[in-house]
Amino acid sequence: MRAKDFAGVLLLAAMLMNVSLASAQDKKMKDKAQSADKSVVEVQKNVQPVEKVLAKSSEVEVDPVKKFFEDATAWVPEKPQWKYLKWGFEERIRQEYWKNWVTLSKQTSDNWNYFRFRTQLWFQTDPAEWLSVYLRLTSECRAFMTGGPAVSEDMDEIFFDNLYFDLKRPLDLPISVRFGRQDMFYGKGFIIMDGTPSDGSRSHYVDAVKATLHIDDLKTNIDALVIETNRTDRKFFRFNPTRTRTLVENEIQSYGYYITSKYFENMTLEQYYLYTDIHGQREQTNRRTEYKKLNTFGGRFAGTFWKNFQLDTELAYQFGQVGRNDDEPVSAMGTYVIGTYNFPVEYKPALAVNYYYLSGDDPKTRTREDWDPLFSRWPLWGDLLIFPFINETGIARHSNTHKLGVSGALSPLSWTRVTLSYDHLWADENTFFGTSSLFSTGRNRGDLFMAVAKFTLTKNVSCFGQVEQFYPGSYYRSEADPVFFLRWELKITY
Ligand SMILES: [Ca+2]
Ligand SMILES: [Ca+2]
Repeated sequence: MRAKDFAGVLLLAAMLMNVSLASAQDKKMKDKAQSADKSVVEVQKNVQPVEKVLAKSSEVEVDPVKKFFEDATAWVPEKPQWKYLKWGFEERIRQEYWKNWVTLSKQTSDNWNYFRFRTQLWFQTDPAEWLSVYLRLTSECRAFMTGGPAVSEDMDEIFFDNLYFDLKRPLDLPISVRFGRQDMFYGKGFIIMDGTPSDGSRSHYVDAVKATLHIDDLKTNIDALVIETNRTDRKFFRFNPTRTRTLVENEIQSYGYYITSKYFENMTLEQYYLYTDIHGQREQTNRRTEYKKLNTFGGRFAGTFWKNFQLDTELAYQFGQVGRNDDEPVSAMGTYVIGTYNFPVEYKPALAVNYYYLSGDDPKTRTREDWDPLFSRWPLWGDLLIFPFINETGIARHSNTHKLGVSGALSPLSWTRVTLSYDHLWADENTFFGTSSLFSTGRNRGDLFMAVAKFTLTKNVSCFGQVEQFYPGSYYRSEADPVFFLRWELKITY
């Protein structure tokens, strides 16, 4: 069966199962960020009447599948926790299949089919109320059945994924400091989400100092930030080290602040500024080698209105200087608007519309108008769309795009959530026409269809299935073939 047909069958099956849609971005962020977006949690609180209805109905009739899994894992003992040492474990098993994902051509052999096993073990100790230390060790190995890198990743390294100290309001001062290797995540992950884009979701860390001033009367936190990312993991000892692993193409340093305020009820206001440079080195992308001194100034608003309508919007402007000779002025912009309506009825249906704009470089002007996604190079719009950017400036380097999307979600059973979504994408500028046979003269990047079904089987076990199909448009050469992605995941957390 051709991948296109296969995708069609899967999509149809998903719909027949009456599985639904939910904003896939929301789902992924919750998966990937340990520190989930608090505003999302707040929004969920507001939908409590529905949850109560569902809780009541599930009390009456327990779903047999859910009951089977709960009974099957009833022997698992409660996790022992001690006063001075907390710990946890997570095993994530995924199988992924990619077709035509880089070249957009079925004539070439860029089809991958492989398993990935990510193992995490974490410890936290709190020697005092105001002090804690967190350590997480991670390893991810991949077993390829088709395609894959030349170097085997079967037995991969164990690395320090997180290692930080937390000073929490010492001496009752309104100040907290997190120092060390840490996952950092703000808002929708539009600016800061993954410091290690080249390894995908294997890790997300940055090496950073985050000093927070708590203004409790205004329910506001001001974070002062110093962030560094390295090309390779050379700061820490690794077990069975992999010498070839690249985490990000360049050594990046950023300084700035991020203000988060919950002063107004049911609203989150954020405002930030980051200065970014690369140690006076020239930045390597897949297209350019250049200096970069970049300022990013922006803000976000997220709120809930009329109980069930959520609005989330962000706008950022970039200015500074880039270029091979460090002499090209920057003027770039990134923004999005997402509106979500959660229907207050059984099965929790939700409908969302989103629009994104990331400016692209007009090759005819000396000013550089291309948006730089900074530390937000992750599957912002689904997994397939991180790859077309390899042919432009780098993996998941989202830029030069308008995106209009709709998605719908439904929970046919209280422990499931199904999301279907459709996105149409345009290029802002035709920057790369003529630089490669992949590109053509149009602006239509293409159409993306996506379905995700998520199942929470027990408090320790969850799984999901995900299918994506992308149809390239006139921005790419006319013979470009559809791109297909399939993934399932089983996650065990203890
Ligand atoms: Ca990463
Ligand atoms: Ca330009």
